[in-house]
Amino acid sequence: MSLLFVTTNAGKVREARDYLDADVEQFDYDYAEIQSDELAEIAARGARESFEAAGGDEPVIVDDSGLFVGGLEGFPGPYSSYVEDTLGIERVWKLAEDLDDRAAAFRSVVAYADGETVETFTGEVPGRIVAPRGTGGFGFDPIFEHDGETFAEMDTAAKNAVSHRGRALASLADWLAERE
Ligand code: ITT
Ligand code: NA
Repeated sequence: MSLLFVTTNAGKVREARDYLDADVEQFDYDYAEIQSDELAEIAARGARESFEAAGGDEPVIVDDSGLFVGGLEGFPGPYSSYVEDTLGIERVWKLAEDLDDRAAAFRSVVAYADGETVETFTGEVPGRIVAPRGTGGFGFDPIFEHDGETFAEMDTAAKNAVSHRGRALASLADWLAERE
């Protein structure tokens, strides 16, 4: 099957291609992200809107994700993209550096829309904020450590095997397989 991944972020598409047994094409479109604390609501609305914007004849997926730092009350959370663009990951590290507890989590909601149904799939991975290490991945990967390695130190397959996005994509893949 083929899927259009509606996103401005090529890193997300690379991971989905590596993971899914489907032909994944990027549709580089910035869907309206509603102001909400709920990633699932943002993603579901985005998928519905994007399906129409993409022409309405191919199933689409969107991914809304974020980094949640426990000691910063979940910041930057749903605002992760804005915070990456404005503060940058080095300053997020600086904010976390003096915390007693640097536990964090990445969360991702992948939403699928095909004109008939909208389904959401979630994934989460625990980790902690560290000084930047590694050159792979994208976004906050250099400051997110899981099992002794930052996501930027892992290759795509290793990251997918444990990541928030990998877990959400696994649920999507199961659901798609059941439907066939
Ligand atoms: P689209 O909305 O166009 O898909 P985006 O990058 O703006 O692209 P989000 O709105 O979902 O995506 O924002 C997610 C933010 O969290 C953004 O700053 C990403 O770089 C970051 N992020 C998401 N998943 C990540 C991952 O696996 N590793 C590192 N950073 C990640
Ligand atoms: Na975005």
